[in-house]
Amino acid sequence: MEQRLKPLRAKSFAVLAIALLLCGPWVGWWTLIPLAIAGGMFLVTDRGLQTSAHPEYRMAVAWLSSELAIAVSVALTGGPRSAAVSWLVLPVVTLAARFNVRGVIAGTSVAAILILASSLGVHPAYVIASPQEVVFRLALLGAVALLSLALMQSDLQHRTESIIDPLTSMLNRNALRVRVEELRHQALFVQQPIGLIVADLDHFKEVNDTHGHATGDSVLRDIAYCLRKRLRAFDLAYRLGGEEFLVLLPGADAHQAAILAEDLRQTISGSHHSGLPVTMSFGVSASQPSSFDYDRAFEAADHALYAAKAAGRNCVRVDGAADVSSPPLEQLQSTRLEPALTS
Ligand code: GH3
Ligand code: MG
Ligand code: MG
Repeated sequence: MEQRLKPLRAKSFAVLAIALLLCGPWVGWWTLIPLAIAGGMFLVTDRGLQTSAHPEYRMAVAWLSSELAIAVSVALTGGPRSAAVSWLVLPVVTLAARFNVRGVIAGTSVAAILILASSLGVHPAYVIASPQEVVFRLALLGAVALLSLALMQSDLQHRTESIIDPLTSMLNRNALRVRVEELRHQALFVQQPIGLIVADLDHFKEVNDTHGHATGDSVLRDIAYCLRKRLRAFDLAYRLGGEEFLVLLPGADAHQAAILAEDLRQTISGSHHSGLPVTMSFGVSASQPSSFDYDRAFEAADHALYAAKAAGRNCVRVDGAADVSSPPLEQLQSTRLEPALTS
C-alpha cells in the first residue's frame, strides 16, 4: 500500500509547496522549512521500510513528524487564525491505508490534540470568543477519518473478493496469476523446483444430475476444506474453476508432489463428502529448479491428469512417469520418480 501511496504523497507535498510559495509574502518563506522536514522524514523512512522488522513503527514516526511540522507552522502563523489549521487533517486521510483501526483512532486523536493545542495554546481568548473555528475543524477531522476508514475497508473487501472464490473460499485464478509471478522471480534466487498438482473430481456431473446442484456445491466446499487441511502452511491451493483444483508446492520436486497427491487422493476417497462417496484424479509435474515456467509445468500436470482419467480415474499420474496410486504410499516414498519437464 505504501508503494501505491508514494507517488501521490509526493504530488500532495508539491501542491502544498506551491501554496506556500504563492503565499510566501504573507505567511513567510520559512514555512517551506517544516514542509521540507516532513518530506525528508518520509524519504528516510522509505529507504529503510523494506528491510525493517517493524515498518509500521517507522511509518508512524514519519507520520507523526509531518503532523508536528504542520502544528508548529500553525502555532507560528496565528494559531486558531492560521489558514493552515485544516492542513492538520491531511495526514489523517492516509491513516487507514497504513494502519489498523486502532492506529486510525490513535492518529486521529493525535491530530485532534494538535488542533486544540495549536489553537487554544496560542490564543485561548480567541477560541473562547469564536469556538466554532475549532469545533468545525474537529468535525472535519472526525468526518475525514470516518470516510477514509470506510473507503479503505471497502477497497480491502473488494480486493479480497477479487482473489477469493466465493463458493469454496479458496484462492482463485486472479490470486494464482499474482503468485505465479512471485514464484517465477523467487525461483531465480532459491534454485528450487516448484511442484504442481492438478486435481479434478471424478464423474462430478453425475453428482449434480443425481443429487442436485446444491449438493454438488456442498461437495465442492467439502473437498476444498479437505485439500486445504492436508497442505502445509506455505502450499497454496486454488480453485481453477468448476471441479478442478490446483496446488502449488514451492520447493517440491515431482516425486514429493506425487506423494502429497497420493495422500490427498487417499484422504478424499477414504471418506464421504456431504454424504456421498467421491473420488478425484490427480496430475503432477514440477518445474526445473533454475526457472519456473508455469505454462509449461501446468500443461505437463494437465497432461498427466488426462492420463489419470484415461487410466480409470481415482489415481495419480506424474508427467513422464508411471501410475503412482497402485503401490502403497511407503513403497512410493522410496521410489525415485522421473522428474517432470525433462522431455
Ligand atoms: P470427469 O471424471 O471426466 O472429470 O467427469 P465430470 O463429470 O467430473 O466432468 P465434466 O467436465 O463432464 O463435468 C463437470 C461438472 O461440474 C459439470 C458442471 O455442471 C459441474 N460444475 C462446474 N462448476 C460447478 C459448481 O460451481 N457447482 C456445481 N454444483 N457444479 C459445478
Ligand atoms: Mg471432473
Ligand atoms: Mg473438470
